Amino acid sequence: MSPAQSALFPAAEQAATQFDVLTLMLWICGVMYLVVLLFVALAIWRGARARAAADSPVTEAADPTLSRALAIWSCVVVLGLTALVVGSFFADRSLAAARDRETLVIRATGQQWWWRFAYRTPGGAWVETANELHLPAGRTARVEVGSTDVIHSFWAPPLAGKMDVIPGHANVLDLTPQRIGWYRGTCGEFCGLQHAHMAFDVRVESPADFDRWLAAQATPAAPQSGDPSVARGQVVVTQGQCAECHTIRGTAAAGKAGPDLTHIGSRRSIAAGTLPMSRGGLEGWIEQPAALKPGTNMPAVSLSPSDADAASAYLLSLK
Ligand code: HEC
Ligand SMILES: [Cu+2]
Repeated sequence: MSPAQSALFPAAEQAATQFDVLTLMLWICGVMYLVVLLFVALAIWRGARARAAADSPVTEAADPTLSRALAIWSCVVVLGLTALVVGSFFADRSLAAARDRETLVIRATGQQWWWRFAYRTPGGAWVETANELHLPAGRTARVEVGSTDVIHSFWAPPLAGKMDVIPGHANVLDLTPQRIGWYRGTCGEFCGLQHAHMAFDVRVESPADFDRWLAAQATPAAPQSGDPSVARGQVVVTQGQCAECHTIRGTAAAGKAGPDLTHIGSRRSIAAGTLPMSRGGLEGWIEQPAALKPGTNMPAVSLSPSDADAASAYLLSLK
């Protein structure tokens, strides 16, 4: 497992707090385990010695050292469990304290098999994107997770533990990332055929970069490419079947069933981490989505090879 998706390399306050509890638990349980092993070894050794001396075997209840050791051991167990209770109590309190520092609201909606992300802009409007979560380092984001179909689980291990994604119920997860970088999140609850292809990229960036990114995402689509096939691609995508399911703000495409494609060309991957972003990848996806992701809710739309190529050029130009 790479550090990009590992809970052992915390990149946010929440994951660091949970990692501390894990470390405490490993130490306490590890030491206790060694003590038990030592105890067993000692008992075997004493038994062997007693037999060798052809003595009557040591009767356990009558052995004063043994009962003293058991009494000490009981105290150690109680102390260890108390340390775990106190440790997790303070971890819980520190996780809950982030609620007062929320400066940003994001809605994450799990759908079979991709993630819809919506950001509330400083102006109060909502901006939608998909499969790529951007977060400002050092600020606390309130992520409201929900589902429109089955139960999923929102899980970006370097940022925080799992949060259940439940239809008809919003769960809230606070994220305060500390380290700038790319991370990978995933669905952590089996949700059907393409559960394994329900990942999302996470970009933690400086607050200034984040503000610029959000402002750019809020703008309508504007193809950025000199490629002559882009104009044809725009017609194919915004006036054909694609527009029934996809929104491209600033065009006639206003479908809601699939991911918002307004700035698809700025994303790192295609179809919830299934393919890296590229023109060939987009074209392959458009022509045969079910070959890449069997069971996907995106149908194959029959397009001529040149229209599929133009559509991919147009989508990639939407930065
Ligand atoms: C019946 C609805 C529907 C139609 C029609 C449709 N799509 Fe999709 N599309 C989806 C769904 C649902 C997904 C998400 C699939 C997944 O990731 O499993 C998707 C995903 C995508 C993605 C990947 C988005 C991302 O965030 O990575 C692209 C690109 C795309 N569609 C382009 C198109 C184009 C171009 C057309 C027309 C040729 C089209 N779609 C037609 C429903 C549709
Ligand atoms: Cu899922």
